[in-house]
Amino acid sequence: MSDPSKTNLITLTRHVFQDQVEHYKEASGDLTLLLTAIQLGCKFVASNVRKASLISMTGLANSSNVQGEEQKKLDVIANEIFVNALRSSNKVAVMVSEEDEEAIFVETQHRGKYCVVFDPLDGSSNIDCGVSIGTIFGIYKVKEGSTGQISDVLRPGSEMVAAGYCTYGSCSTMVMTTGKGVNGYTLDTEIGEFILTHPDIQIPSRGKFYAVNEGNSMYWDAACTKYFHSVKFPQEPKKPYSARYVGSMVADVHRTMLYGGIFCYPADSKSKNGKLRILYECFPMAFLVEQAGGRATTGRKRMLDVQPESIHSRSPIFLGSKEDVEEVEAFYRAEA
Ligand code: AHM
Ligand code: MG
Repeated sequence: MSDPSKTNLITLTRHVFQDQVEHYKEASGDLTLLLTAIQLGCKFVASNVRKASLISMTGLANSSNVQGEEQKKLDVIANEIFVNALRSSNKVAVMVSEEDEEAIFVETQHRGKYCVVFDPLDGSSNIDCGVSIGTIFGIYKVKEGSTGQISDVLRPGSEMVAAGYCTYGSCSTMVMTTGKGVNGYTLDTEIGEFILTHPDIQIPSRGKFYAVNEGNSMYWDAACTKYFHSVKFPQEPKKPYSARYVGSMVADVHRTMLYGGIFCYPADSKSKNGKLRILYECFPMAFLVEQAGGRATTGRKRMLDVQPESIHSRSPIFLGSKEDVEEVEAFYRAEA
């Protein structure tokens, strides 16, 4: 008899729809449709990322196309792909993209009840050399009575209804939460569907890896300096941690989700609020990590409780295995 698991694939859409029906009796299917638009964006970007590597390797990047137009940068193309996919879904009222200075308000006739904050192509320093990059997104529902204003996105991350990221590396994996755990789906490029490959991801409660840009260590504060010293020079019987740092948040967080450990982008004397953006980098990742049993903090406060002041505000962040992040928090308490 044939193996039914090979002919009964659980696609992302099927899985999310089932989950919505089970958990939310009044679910309209709108979130599932919105996630379909995001999936389309990710598939389209994945395909462009694969082609771009080829083009740049053959020296065609930065050249003009046949109409004499400049080749668009991959991050600009990715942004256009998501803005178009989201706008035409008719499920979105407000969008915030890392690539756009201002929030985008969808025309009234196409407005839906969700707001999407996203970084269309994160890991810009890795784009041109074929190292893993990714898309990050978070979703809010507009507030009761609102048709979509800036206040619908300037909210703590704890109010997000869904979040996720998609990796563009040796394979494309979408990792997502709608607030009931975290699941990972890998893109089968032959059939063009994200297939459930990582059900119910749980971050190990302690890891063996730390990820941080050590090149900034001369700018760190005392808590940070002491914490990283403690992972490299632990007291017996603990063993030192291994360093892992891709420099693409999606890749570094994905490894942390699967293997455990800690990912950090601290504030320092050069970047007083760190580097990463609260709305579309820190919040979605913090939501995912907490849903997988881990922790995410600014050092002094739960990441998801932060109130962003503006759409591109930044924050320091430490996330990953619960026990590892608790240690960072203890160092910050000690330096208070
Ligand atoms: P980007 O949005 O310009 O790509 O910057 C965000 C990226 C993250 O993916 C990554 O964690 C971080 O910047 C790396 O920064 P650094 O090169 O300072 O270590
Ligand atoms: Mg980014």
